[in-house]
Amino acid sequence: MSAISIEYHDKMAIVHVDNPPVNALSQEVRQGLMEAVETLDDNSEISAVILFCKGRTFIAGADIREFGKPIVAPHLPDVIDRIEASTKPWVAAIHGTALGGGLEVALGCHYRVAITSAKLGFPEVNLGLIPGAGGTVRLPRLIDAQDAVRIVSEGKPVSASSASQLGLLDHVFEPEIAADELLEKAMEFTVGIADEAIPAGLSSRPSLSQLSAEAWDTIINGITKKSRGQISPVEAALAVQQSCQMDADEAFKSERQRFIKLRDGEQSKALRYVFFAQRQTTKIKRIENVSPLPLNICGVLGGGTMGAGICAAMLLSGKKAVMVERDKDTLDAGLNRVNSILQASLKRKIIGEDKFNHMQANLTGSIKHDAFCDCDIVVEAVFEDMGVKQQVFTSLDAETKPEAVLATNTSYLNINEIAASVKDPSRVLGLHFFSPAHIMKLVEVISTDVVSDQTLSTGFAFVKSLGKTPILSGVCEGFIANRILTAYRKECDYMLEDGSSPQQIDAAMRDFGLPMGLFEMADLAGLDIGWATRKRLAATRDPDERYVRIADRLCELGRFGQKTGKGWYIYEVGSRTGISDPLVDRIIKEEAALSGVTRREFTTDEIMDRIIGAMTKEATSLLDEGIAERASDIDMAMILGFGFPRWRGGPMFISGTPN
Ligand code: T1G
Ligand code: NAD
Repeated sequence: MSAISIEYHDKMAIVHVDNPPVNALSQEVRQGLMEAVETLDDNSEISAVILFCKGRTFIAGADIREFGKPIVAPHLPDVIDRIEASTKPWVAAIHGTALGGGLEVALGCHYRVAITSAKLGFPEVNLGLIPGAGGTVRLPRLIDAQDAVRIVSEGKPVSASSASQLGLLDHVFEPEIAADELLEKAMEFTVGIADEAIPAGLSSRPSLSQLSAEAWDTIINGITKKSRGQISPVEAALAVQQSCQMDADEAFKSERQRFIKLRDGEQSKALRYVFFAQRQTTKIKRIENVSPLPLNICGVLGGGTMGAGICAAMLLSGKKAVMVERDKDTLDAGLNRVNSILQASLKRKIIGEDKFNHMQANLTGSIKHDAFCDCDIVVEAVFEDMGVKQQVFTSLDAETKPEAVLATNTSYLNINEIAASVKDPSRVLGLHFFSPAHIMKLVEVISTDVVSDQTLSTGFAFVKSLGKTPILSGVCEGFIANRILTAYRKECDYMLEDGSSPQQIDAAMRDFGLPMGLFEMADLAGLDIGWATRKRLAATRDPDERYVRIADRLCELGRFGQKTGKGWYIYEVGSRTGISDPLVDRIIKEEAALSGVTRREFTTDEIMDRIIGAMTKEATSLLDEGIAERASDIDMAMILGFGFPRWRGGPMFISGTPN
């Protein structure tokens, strides 16, 4: 099967791209396109060309797998330049996602048409890159410069209708048609333009809008602040700015230089690693050929913080959801929490009015467990108490279909013990969501000693169906993410006694690119949660292990963080910004003295080295114990669970630990 083939219809030629799964611009595709344009230019019978892609999408970009390997001609910019210089009008017929190099190829064409469900964009910044085949040059010669900067620097695709409004598309086939009708419609469009003069190539046009130096400074400064250390969004904006201020030939050269510098840089290597790492998490050998059970109706037991978020995630993914609570009051409270989440999604235009109403209709509530009788999966999110959980699982066992999957959202309890409460424990697994559950992408899928392959496969399919990333974990204290959090929290406690301060450590972590410092995060989540865990584990703690009492002393003073107005920091009423408290410094110094520690200065680098070191040490134990499947899974857990900066790849990537 050739990646490129040509079909002839009267005076029209259709260039078919067929390179599954996403028609990436491999060397064979580039070669085939170059030959096609040469062939068709030599064919005087042909008056117009349609570029059409088979499968689920238009070209979704360069073949990322080729990066880091020697580049083989023809280079993509040359292919696009040659299409643009064609003696025949080329019409890009777009379905699925025209992304990156795919959109650049479409910009080299003379017309662009699409179905309503198509999306177009430049996601290169998400790979630490910028468009490297003329995208930053042609785009601002087709649409307004500010729109061009937004599309290139944010890396988010735009819908076909938005693209049409911007001028990125010449035609959108309304009302919605299926992808397999696109070619016929594109042929009709092409007949209509075949006899018109070929529009001038975009590279021969001036940029559409000239922004003032101040306007550019404002744009660049805003993007710099927002990208928090990641350089590609800023470079993308600078490339568009230069493109607007240069002629096309100079701009192409400048763009290419900027692209190559980024492609060979550390941030892009890390982001390309993360791109594949995120897709690797679902590749689990034992379930690769195991079909999941159908997932039509889902249940949530418990409508508290987590139960409501999980229920909302089910509804937002288009599923029917049944919520069961203890009594009418707690059920009403739970349903109201779900409604608030959906209302917020409506207000932020994540969903429209119709979808909002449909989701409300998909939600039912009850105080009886038999409401779960038709559910394919039930997620338990009741109190973190083994007795309560075992009791409810025994009840679920009797009230659900024998094949229904039963999942617990427990953070720290032993899931093997919870599974033992049901007749067939192979249908029980852990699905550890992170708060807020309807937003956070990480869900740890916890396999018990006796979980069946089908249950595991269904758990993975369920998490993916919610648009989240499942990461396999074995049963242990804290699974993967929270176990690593506990490890580096200890290291930070040690550094407090050794001479640092909550402010210094938090600042170092924020400068590294983390969304929050450890102590700020503790004040937000509540110090009481960690305190309860330390008390629960006190009896089994290694007496020889260094133990720092600073956090316990704060908790003994009732300082649980923002919820009590004081924790590691003081919070004025109505403010979420912590203020340093001399009392905390005094407690730190007292505890250091009691521990006989001579305090000393710390540098920011040393703080981060010790934190990353603690992360990788615990991660290595997780791999050695078989709790985690691979090093890149652990990196994904830290990125998705705690906001570890993607452009740094993750603690295991930084430490050079191979998968
Ligand atoms: N290159 C190579 N493989 C790719 C790929 C790509 N561009 N995109 C996807 N794949 C693989 C992916 O690894 C997975 O493989 C399978 O396809 C299905 O992907 C020159 C330099 C298109 C929205 O960044 O956003 O163009 O795991 O699971 O959820 O200026 O894939 O099955 O073995 O994600 O339906 C710019 C990246 C590249 C687009 C489809 N383009 N891809 O999502 O499927 S740089 C991108 C995506 C560039 C130019 C620059 C998504 C998708 P496997 P999937 P999906
Ligand atoms: P929560 O106290 O907010 O909610 C628990 C809910 O369970 C309450 O609404 C309660 O009425 C209900 N409930 C208790 N017993 C019940 C029963 N027998 N039948 C039906 N409903 C019952 O607690 P939460 O924060 O939502 O946590 C729930 C679970 O999720 C816990 O196991 C917790 O460890 C885990 N978890 C919490 C977080 C978090 O950040 N809060 C994160 C991950 C996992």
